[in-house]
Amino acid sequence: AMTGAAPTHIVLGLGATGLSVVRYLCARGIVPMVMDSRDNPPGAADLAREFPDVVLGSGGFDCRYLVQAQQIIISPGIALSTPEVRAALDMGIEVIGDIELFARDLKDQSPKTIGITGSNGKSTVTTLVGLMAEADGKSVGVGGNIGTPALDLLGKGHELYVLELSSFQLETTQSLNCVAATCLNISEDHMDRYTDLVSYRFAKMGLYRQSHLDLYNREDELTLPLEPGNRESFGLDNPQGDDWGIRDGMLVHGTSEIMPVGDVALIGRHNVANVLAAMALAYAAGISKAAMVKVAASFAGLSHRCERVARRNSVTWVNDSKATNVGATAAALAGLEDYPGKVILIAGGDGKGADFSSLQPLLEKVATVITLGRDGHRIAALKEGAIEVQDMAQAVTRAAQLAEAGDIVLLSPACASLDMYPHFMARGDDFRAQVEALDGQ
Ligand code: UMA
Ligand code: ADP
Repeated sequence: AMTGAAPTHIVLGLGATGLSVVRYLCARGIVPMVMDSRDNPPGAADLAREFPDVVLGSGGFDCRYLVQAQQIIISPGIALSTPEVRAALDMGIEVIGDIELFARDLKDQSPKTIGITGSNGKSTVTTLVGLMAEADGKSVGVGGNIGTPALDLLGKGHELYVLELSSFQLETTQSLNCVAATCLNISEDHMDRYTDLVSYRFAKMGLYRQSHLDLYNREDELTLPLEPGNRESFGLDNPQGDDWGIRDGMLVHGTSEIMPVGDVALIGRHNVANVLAAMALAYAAGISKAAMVKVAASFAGLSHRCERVARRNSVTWVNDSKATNVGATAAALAGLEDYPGKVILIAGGDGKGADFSSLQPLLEKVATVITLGRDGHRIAALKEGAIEVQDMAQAVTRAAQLAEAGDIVLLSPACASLDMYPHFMARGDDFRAQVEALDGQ
């Protein structure tokens, strides 16, 4: 129970973000109170060990303290529309996110941050830019939605920060002072948190207001900045002016040629777009073209993103567990359009309120769809002969029975994993383990 004065700062949510906020505040002499709606928040043990003085209220949000606070720092997993949060907002209490704290910490310095948002490709581009900075000899901190909370990057003397930013994080961020920022693409996601695509897009577009250079995707009009500003574009076609694109088989920046498209190590057209976006951002941060080319020619991709995990009996098994929305699965299937063998797709999970119907035309190329998870049946309904199974072991066993030499089995769920797994990595690891287990049968 609380004793003494009500806390001035309240941290909402005790996951990775909440812990990083507590660490940040405590290091500055502010002892916050923490609340989490879960009965056993994941950070509880760490909090008790590292910060025994910090009070944790779990199993709900206590309005009595919320309405007396000076500032509430909310985690991205909690919606601003949560009634207790609304009540505090209505009383004029400031509600910000961890990225806003990060931004305010750097506010008196020259811009050092590169911001990356979009529906898909964020982690790939964030990683590419981080590697390019390193290849150029810069001390760089890479974090945000990709995993390491942004606040944990501070105080290490980095000259550059590369942040992956989710729409949830951007809803509570106003003061980032980015060297350059991009919204890579917009397709439907998180429809359990937004009323429509317009409000989801609006959250992402807020990033451009906080950047000196707005980099947009000229092949996706939804990424075009809504307000005037300094802007550049990337795309797979021949670019105008100083934009980034492709001409005569070469990646180009305006009139200058950078490298042959064929030398890009990543596979798939969407990844060539990702590389161009990364180069444009890196260039804005003063990273040399030599460093960009070196990384683009060697980085073969992150795990769980269209990653080939096995080849047995001439069947290729691909783990695309990170495809947690329709757009990502569509990109994976589009990349297999000219594939000579059969494609067997394993999909389904927590659909987050998505409309799956746009997948239907792409499923024509798929020989068999195997579905699992809470919303699997909604994907199964789009494809004749679809097979519904209970778990990954069954999915992999059925796929192995159906696949013949030259075929490909693709796990690309178009859904979050949270109905069955702690996160998408666990789902991808399970897929790989079940494929490996086939050898024992
Ligand atoms: N939750 C509650 N009650 C609470 C607080 C959280 O039920 O009081 C639930 C949320 O609904 C959510 C889960 O707990 O399902 C985690 O929420 P969180 O805000 O505690 O998450 P963190 O552990 O702080 O991780 C967050 C990002 N997670 C989310 O935005 C849901 C991580 O992105 C990010 O890596 C981390 O901060 C560091 O910045 C993950 C993610 O899934 C990978 N992001 C979404 C996505 O990419 O699609 C946006
Ligand atoms: P994010 O961090 O935005 O989720 P990732 O780089 O982790 O992005 O990729 C997530 C999923 O989206 C993977 O399935 C990947 O193959 C797919 N993907 C990556 N880049 C793009 C893109 N530019 N357009 C569409 N899908 C993409």
